[in-house]
Amino acid sequence: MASLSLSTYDTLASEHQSPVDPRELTIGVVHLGVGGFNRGHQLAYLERAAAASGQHHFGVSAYSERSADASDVLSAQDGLYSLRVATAEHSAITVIASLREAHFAQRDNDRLIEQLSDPAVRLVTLTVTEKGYRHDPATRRLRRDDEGVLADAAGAPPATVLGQLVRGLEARRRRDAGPITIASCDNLPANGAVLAGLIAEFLQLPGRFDEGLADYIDTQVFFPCSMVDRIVPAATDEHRRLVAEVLGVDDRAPVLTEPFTQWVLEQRLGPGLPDLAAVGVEIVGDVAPYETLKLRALNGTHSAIAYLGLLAGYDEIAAALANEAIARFSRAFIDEEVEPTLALPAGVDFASYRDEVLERFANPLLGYRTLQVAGDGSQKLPQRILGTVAERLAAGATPRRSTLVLAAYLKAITEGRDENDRPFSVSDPLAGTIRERLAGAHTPGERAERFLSVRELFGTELGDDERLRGLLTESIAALGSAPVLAVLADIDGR
Ligand code: CS2
Repeated sequence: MASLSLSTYDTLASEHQSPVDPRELTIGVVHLGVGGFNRGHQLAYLERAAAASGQHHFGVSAYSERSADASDVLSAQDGLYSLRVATAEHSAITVIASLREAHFAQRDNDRLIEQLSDPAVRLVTLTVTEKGYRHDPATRRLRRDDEGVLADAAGAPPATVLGQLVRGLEARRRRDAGPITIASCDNLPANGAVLAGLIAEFLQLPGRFDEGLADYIDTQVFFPCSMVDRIVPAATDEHRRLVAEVLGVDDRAPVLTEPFTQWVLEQRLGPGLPDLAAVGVEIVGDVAPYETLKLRALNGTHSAIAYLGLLAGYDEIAAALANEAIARFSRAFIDEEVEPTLALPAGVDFASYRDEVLERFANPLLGYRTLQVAGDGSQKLPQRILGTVAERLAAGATPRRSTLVLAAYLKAITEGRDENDRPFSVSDPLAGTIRERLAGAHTPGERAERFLSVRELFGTELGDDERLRGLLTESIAALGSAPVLAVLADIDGR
């Protein structure tokens, strides 16, 4: 079967073609982090904006950060890929035109710097995952001992996102290419402000930077915060086979997602951007209420279902949520522990939001795997669970469910087996540190104390909190002496 590319694009049925001809798009946007989420979310919005406005100068050049695999596959397809939006009742497949170039950042460094400094490029978006920021998850400050960051500051061809942005902005200033907007689209609270702060810290490292670069960044570079939401599971062979059958061409980088999509962007934008508001992007003064709601109620619950489901032997989120005990726990977690910490955005009805989140998670077509959500927990849990824990403790409450999720994360990381004794391996940058710290700790109390000593995760305040230590001890003891579902029944029976 022929591969999807510009040479086979015209063989597609019109219903599967983009509303925008990919051959008419020129580069106006650079994206860092080639992944399924970006291709199912921002690129779909940018395509809709191009179709609505007739402007064709917001094509995207995307750069993968960790390997050349994804970008090589997309390059071979001239940047084309299919987007399947599916529910149990309906499924539609269209080929997305926005992505015009795909590169591996470390291999195509010169092209990246050249495009970041191109006056025609006015927007940079990032989905480099939480760990791409090279920061300490607890403090959100730059890890100043990070070898990659130090090498980039010293003048090496930039291999880190921060180094690539700084060197690109340095070249942009030299070319007098004008202002630019850099929008982080990662699941981090105050992501734009965090990124701006990390770049300012980067410029304080020992290294060589143009005189006036910091001032250029302060006055000509805009770092809006943003909240992005769409469930985009990793693609499977089965999904790829279905797409080939429908399109009649082989797409080696298909994207599957849900109908729901949301992008809330802070009104801190430079000039010359596409009209994103015209295609449903919410431009607001303060993104924080939207971020906190989404990170704690949606992502926090996603992580809860992932770790509890993984330990109970469920491969998929939807299957785990179909279990009554996990469903009851998830709902109570949101209602009793998350909701009291929220200042809802205007017009949001909490019960409707919660019901919609659980309904989205239950979509059987997505096949979102518990192991995918469980990955990188040390980078995710601070904003998804620990914020809730800290605020509930400060309010004198007892966040048992949040603490049980932390204990389930610990068990998944340190034991790597479900209750049917099936092995699994959760990928996490701090997994080694946590396992080392827990070595020799046998009692629940010892394990709780060692776990809390991982300051990169808990920070100092929570790490020293006696009540949290007591709750963690209880949760670790419970998960060590009974099956997960029995522990959930007990916690709900309290
Ligand atoms: C998920 C997120 O894998 C995960 O950690 O919780 O990718 C989630 O699907 C998105 O944030 C939804 O917007």
